[in-house]
Amino acid sequence: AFLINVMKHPKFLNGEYDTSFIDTTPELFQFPIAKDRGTKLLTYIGDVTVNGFPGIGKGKKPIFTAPRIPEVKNLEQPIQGTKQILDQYGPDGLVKWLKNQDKVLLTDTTFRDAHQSLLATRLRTYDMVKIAEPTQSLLPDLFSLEMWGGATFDVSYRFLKEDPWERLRKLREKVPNILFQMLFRGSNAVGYKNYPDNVIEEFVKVSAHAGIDVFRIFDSLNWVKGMEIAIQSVRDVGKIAEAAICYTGDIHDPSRSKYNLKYYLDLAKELEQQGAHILAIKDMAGLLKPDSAYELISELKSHIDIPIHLHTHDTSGNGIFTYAKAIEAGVDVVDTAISSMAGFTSQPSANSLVYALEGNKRKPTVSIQGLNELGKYWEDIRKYYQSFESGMNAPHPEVYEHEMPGGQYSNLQQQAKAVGLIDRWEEVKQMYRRVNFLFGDIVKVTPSSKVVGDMALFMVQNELTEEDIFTKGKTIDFPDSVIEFFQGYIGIPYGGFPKELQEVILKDRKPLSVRAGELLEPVNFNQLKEELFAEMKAKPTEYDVLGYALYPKVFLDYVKSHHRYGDVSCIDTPTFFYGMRIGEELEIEIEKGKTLFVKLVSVGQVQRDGTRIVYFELNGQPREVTIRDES
Ligand code: 3PY
Ligand code: ZN
Repeated sequence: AFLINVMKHPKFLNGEYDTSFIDTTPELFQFPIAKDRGTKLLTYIGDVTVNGFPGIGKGKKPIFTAPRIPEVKNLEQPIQGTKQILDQYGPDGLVKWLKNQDKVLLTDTTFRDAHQSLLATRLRTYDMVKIAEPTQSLLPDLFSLEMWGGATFDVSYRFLKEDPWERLRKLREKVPNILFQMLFRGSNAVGYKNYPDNVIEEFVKVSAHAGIDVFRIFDSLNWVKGMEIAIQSVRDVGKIAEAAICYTGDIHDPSRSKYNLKYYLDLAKELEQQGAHILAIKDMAGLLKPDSAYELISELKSHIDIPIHLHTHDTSGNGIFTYAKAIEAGVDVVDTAISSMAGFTSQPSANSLVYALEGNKRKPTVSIQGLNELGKYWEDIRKYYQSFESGMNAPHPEVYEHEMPGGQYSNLQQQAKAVGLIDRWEEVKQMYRRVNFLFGDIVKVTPSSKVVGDMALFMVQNELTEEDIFTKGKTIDFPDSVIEFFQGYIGIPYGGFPKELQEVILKDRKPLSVRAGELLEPVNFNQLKEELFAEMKAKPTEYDVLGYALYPKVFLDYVKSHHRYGDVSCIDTPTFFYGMRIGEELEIEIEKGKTLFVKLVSVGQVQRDGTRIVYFELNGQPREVTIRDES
C-alpha cells in the first residue's frame, strides 16, 4: 500500500521529490484499513468470551458495581503543584524547595508499584485514566505520582496488549500539576538485562519528553557503575535524577554484617557525588525495621546534603511504624498508596499514615477526605483484578526470612503456577532464601531477584539441594538467567561472585571483565525503524522503536495483536478480562465522540474446523466473527 501511495502521489509523478520526500509527506502513510475497528474489537471480545483471558481462564463474567468516581469541580484549572516548581525553577530549584519543607511529603504509588505488587502489574490504562483528573484535583499536594516504569512497561505490551507510552501521554494530559515519577533499572532500563548505552540515553530522553519528571534509578546489585549512564542522561535532559540505594538484610543484625550502616553511607555519598538530586532508599522487600530506619536516616542526614525519599513495602505489617520513625529522623518524602490499594506487598496506606500523624508537626499537607474518596474508587476497581491477587490476606512477617521484593511476590507466584509448582509455594519461598545465601547474600531486586526466583523454581522442580549443585553441577543445565548472572551480564555483586559456584555454573564460559553495556554495540535506531516499518506496515513512532529495542519479541507480538484486534485499550476492564454475557449490551468509546454499541447475541457450536461463530449486533446491525475454540 505504501508503494502504491508513493507512485500515485502528484509530487512523485512530477518528479518533485528528494530523499526527504518520504519523511515530509505524511499522507503516504495513510492506508485503507484492512478490517474496520468495530470488527477487530468484536474479534477480541469474541475471543475472550470463547477462550477466556490468560491467568483468568474461562468463567462466567461476574457482575460488578459501577466504580464510585469522586465528583470534583474546576478540573480545567488545576491547583499548581510540584510540576510547576520543576518547570519554573529546574531540578536544583525543586531540590531547594524540597529541602525547605518542614512537613513530610508523599509520593503516591497506586498507578505503579501498588498494582505491580498486589495484582501482578495488571492494572489497565483505562482504569487509571478515569481517576486521573480526580486525583490531580484532590491531591495537588503530592510530591509525585509514581505511575510508570518497573514492570509496567513490559506487562502493558505483553499481557494487556496496550501501549505503555499511550498511558504516559494520556495521564500527562489529565495531570498537569504533579510530578510524574518512574522506576528505572539503571543499565537494564525497564528490562531484565543490560542494554547498550545509547538505548539508555534515548529511553531517558524520550520518556522525559513524553512527561516523566523524576527518574528513580537503581542497580539491582547496588553497583554504581550500572547507574552512571542513567544518572547522567537524566541530568542532561533537565529532569530529576533520584538515585537509589537498595536496602537488604538488617543493619542491626550482626549476622548480616555484609550490609552494615557504613556500606549504605558510603553508597549514598558515592551517589551524591555522581550527581543524584535526591537519594532514594529503596526498601523493595520491606525489610527496613523501624529503629533501623531511624538510625539509617539520621546518619544519612548528617553525611549527605540531598533530600531523602523512602520507599518501602508493607509486607510485614510494620510499614507505618517504619515511616513514623523515618519521619522522626527527618526523611523528606515517603511512598504510600491509596488505602484500598495499600498494605501487604504494596506500600503502606497513605490514608492510615495521615490519620496516624494527627498532632505531629510533620503531618503531610494532603487532604484526608481526598484520599478517602479515591479509596472508594480503587476498592471498586480492584475487584476486576481479583484473579491476579496473591491470596495474602494477613501480615507476612516471614518476608524478613525470604526477603522477596513486594513487586516479585505475586509475579513469582504466577510463574510458579505456570510451571505447576503452586502446590509447593511454601518450598519455593524457603528455597528463595537458600538460593540467596548460596549466591553469597546478594541484593535482590529486579532483575537480580528474578535470577534468584528462577533458580529457586529450578531447584524445587528438579529436587536439587545446595550440595547437589556442587556435586552434580557439571551435568546440570542451569536456567539462562542464572548463567548470565554469573557471567556478569547484570553487574557485579558487592564482594564479587562466589568463585567455586561461578565455575560450576559457567563451565567453559568466561565471565565478563567490564560492564556488559560497554561491550554492546550501539543500537542503530534507523535500522530498527526500517525493520519495524516492514512488520507494522505503518511508520513506527520513536516510542514504537524503543519498545522494539527493549523487547523485540514482546513488541512484535503486540503489533500482531494490534493488527488482529485493533486498539483494545478502549474496552472496559470486565469485558477485557471476561468477554460478554449472551444478551449483554455495552458501549465502547473508540475515540472521543465515537461510540460503538455492541450486543452479544449468541455463540455458535464448535464447527468441524474447531471454530465457532460468535454473533453480535454492532450499532444495531448483525455482525459475526469466527473464533477458534482453543479448548
Ligand atoms: C521493579 O524493578 O520493577 C521493582 O519494582 C523493583 O522493586
Ligand atoms: Zn517497590
